[in-house]
Amino acid sequence: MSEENKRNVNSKNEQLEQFRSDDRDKHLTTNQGLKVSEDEFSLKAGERGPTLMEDFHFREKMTHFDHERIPERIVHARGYGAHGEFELYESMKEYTKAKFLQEPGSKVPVFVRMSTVAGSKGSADIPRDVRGFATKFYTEEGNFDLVGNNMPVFFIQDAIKFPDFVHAVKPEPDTGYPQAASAHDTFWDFIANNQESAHMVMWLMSDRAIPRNLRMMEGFGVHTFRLVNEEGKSHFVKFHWKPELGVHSTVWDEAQKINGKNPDFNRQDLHETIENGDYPSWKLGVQVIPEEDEFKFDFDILDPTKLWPEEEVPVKVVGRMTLNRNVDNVFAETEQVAFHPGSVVPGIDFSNDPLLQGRLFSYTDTQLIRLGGPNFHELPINRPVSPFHNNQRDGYGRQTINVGKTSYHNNSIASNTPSVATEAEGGYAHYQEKVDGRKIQARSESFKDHFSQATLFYNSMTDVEKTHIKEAFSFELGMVNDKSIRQQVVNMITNINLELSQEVAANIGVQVPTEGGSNVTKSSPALSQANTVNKPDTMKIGVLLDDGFTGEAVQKVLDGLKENKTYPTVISSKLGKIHGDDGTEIEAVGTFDTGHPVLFDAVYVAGGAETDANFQKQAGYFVTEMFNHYKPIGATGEGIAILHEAGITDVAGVVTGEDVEQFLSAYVDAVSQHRHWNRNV
Ligand code: HDD
Repeated sequence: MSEENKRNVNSKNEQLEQFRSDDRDKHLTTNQGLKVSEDEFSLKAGERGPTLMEDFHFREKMTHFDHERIPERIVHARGYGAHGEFELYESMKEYTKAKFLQEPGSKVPVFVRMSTVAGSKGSADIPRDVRGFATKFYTEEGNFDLVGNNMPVFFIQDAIKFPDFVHAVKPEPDTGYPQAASAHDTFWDFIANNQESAHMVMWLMSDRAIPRNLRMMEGFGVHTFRLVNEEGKSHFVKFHWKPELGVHSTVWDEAQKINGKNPDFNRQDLHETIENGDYPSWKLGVQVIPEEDEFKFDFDILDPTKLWPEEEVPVKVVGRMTLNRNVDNVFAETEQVAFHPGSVVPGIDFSNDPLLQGRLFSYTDTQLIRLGGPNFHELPINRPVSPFHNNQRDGYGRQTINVGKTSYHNNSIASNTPSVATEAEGGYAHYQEKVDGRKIQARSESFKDHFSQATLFYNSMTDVEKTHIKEAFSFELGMVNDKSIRQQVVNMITNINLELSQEVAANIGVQVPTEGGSNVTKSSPALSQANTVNKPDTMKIGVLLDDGFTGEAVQKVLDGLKENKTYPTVISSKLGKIHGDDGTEIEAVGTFDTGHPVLFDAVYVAGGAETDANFQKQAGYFVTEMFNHYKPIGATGEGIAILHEAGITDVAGVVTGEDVEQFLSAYVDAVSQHRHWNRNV
């Protein structure tokens, strides 16, 4: 890595360091730097008298507190972020002149914020929803923001409809509910009456909308962007983040329970895995289409409701992102970070996707109200690592002290500086696309096929995934009061797949369609989660343990689980030491009260010879929940009887045995599979 690059990677951390404040071991002061001698009692006229206005410390403390909140994001209000780095594997020189995409091995710092879309800041982590996946690359040429989602398409084709869409999904205005849910009348009324949403709704009803955690989601730039190389040649591009631990989801019953048992489940998971040094990582992939091939596809590549099937346009992996540092302060960093799809660097440009074009306006506008003025780029988290120099001045919260007399261009006093840079000097030059058209307000004919890719998506699912989609539609529409809306949606999904609409219709009490359907037979295996990566790493295992357990064997299993990078957590009826048959002591760090089965990916039941009826009952419930959510189950020693008592025998993903080595190997294998769908429940 070049010296300059090293400096760049470090410089974001160094820059942030200047703003960090460690208040420990310091005297309490006012914001004017005055040491404070009393912070318990306000200044009063006599012990029982009225508080006096002249207590400046009281006034300052209270005023600041009264102004602590800023408006939450209009969408993506609930999110969680972390710092990391992006390393380039393969030079993208052929396609782009962006400096951070030239030299294999070069690194840049990044900040990532992942979010749900519909819910308020305090809502739960796993509603059925799209997830935001926004990445800020702090490059030597300025910040590049890839403001994407965990789904590759969107609900609408033109940004002018975004406020309508968001109004429809948010809590209904007359009642103020439901919070963070699309299962209500206005959302589905919007869908049925804006049929361009068909493809995205299939993603929303799929397992992608209830991810197991933020580390096991794909990310997509969604829009078609442009890459421009040194020679000025342009290619269309789509960006992908591929999680190295694979794409994994919860099941709906489980997701709903997690939201109650631990509404912070996803954010806590991200925080803890980073603290443990198990850094989440993604490969950066690109799909590239030469400009001259723009019209070679059976969809319009500018349409954000369409993906480019990976089998037609392969994803080329070019780099890797690792999140390796938690924030110091959630407000200062995660809440104040300001993303913008229009933050690009030379070599990256826009396409005419009408959704993207509208986004280019919306983000700065929203930051102005949310962050209280035009100087949010000066907040530590938003500052580029390349310094900024321009003639913008003043405004709320201005921090830079610009020196000199001039704040205008052209000038002679400062020799006409700051001066513009030529392209050779790194100045950004917009791609000179030739545009020629009438001013019209219309949808292009090429944007009017709303159903073929929705069917492509459905065709690409396994039977289990299809069942989940049917169940999701049935749940969501089952929550819709207006029967006409339910019928309209069923009629709409008939265009995607007749059998799907028939089953849903039968479940939600509306007329079952008898004709219609799609003749699209194409599928794209890359869209199914069944084809993802499976690893045991960071899988959370609930270990059910009671007094009298077989000491040596259980200890060996626990050691083996840790060696395989899983996270075993010992759970019992109460916290504290549990005693094995040979004097081994293992600490229970969770109880059946605090450690609900939905919070774990797998269970290992060790039991114990001295176990009582209460333990048996609780453990029985635990394993039954795990079983119903298709999770891996293992048992040794007395644990095997607990499984049998709960009616769980040797079906897929259930591993029992006395030989520790054999058990461990089969169990770790079962754990790495995540879910075992072929159980008859
Ligand atoms: Fe957006 C936030 C992603 C369409 C307007 N959007 C926001 C965030 C993400 C996305 C990840 C959260 C950023 C953060 O963590 O701070 N948005 C998308 C994607 C879209 C999309 C992938 C479609 C492909 N968005 C979209 C449209 C508009 C907006 C069409 C308006 C024209 N989005 C906003 C916003 C937000 C926002 C209102 C709220 C907070 C913010 O910008 O900073 O401006």
